[in-house]
Amino acid sequence: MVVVLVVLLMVLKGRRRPPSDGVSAAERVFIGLGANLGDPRAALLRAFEQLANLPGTRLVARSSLYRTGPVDAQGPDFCNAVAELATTIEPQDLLQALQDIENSHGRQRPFFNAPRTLDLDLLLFGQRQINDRRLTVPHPRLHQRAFVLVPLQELAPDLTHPLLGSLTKLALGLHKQPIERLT
Ligand code: PH2
Ligand code: MG
Ligand code: MG
Repeated sequence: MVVVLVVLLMVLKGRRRPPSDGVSAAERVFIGLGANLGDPRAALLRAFEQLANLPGTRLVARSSLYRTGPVDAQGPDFCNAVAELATTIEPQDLLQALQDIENSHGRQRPFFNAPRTLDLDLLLFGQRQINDRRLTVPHPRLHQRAFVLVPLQELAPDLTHPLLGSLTKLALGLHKQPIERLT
C-alpha cells in the first residue's frame, strides 16, 4: 500500500514539472565579433540578431561596440564586440552556424587575417577544452588580445579562463593595444 502511494506521488510530481523549453541544458558560450570592411557597425548589430535567432539559443548579453587597431593584421580599424549565448548547440555545429553567418555577410578569405566583413570566433564554451582539426577552445589567442578581453570583461568581470585563470589579470598586460568604446 505504502509503495503504491509513493509511486503515485512520484508520478504526480513528474506531471507537474514544467514543459522543457529546449534550452534547459544550455552551456554558457562567448563569441567574439569583428569586422573592418563594409559597414562594420551594421554588420555586428545584424550578427547579434542572427546569433539570437539560432535554434536552441538565447542571446544573454551583448557588449558595447569597440573601435580597435588591427592586431597582427593589415587594413582599416576594426569594430569588435563579444556576445554571451546560452545554447544547446554542440561546439562543432555552432562553429558551422558561425561560418554560415559569416558567409551570409559575404565573407572572403583571400589571405591569412585579411580584412573582413564579419568574423565570428568561438571564444569559450563553458569550461570545456576542445582540441581537434577544426576547432580549438578556449580560442588560442583570446588572452593576447585587448579587442577580446575588454568586451569579455565588460560582460563577465568574474569570468575565468579554464587554463589561465582570471581574465582581469590577463588583460593587465594589454594596455598598449588601442581600443575605444563606441556605444
Ligand atoms: N582579428 C584578427 C586579427 N587582428 N585585430 C583587431 N583589432 N580586431 C580583430 O577582430 C582582429 C584583429 C583575426 O581574426
Ligand atoms: Mg578572429
Ligand atoms: Mg575567425
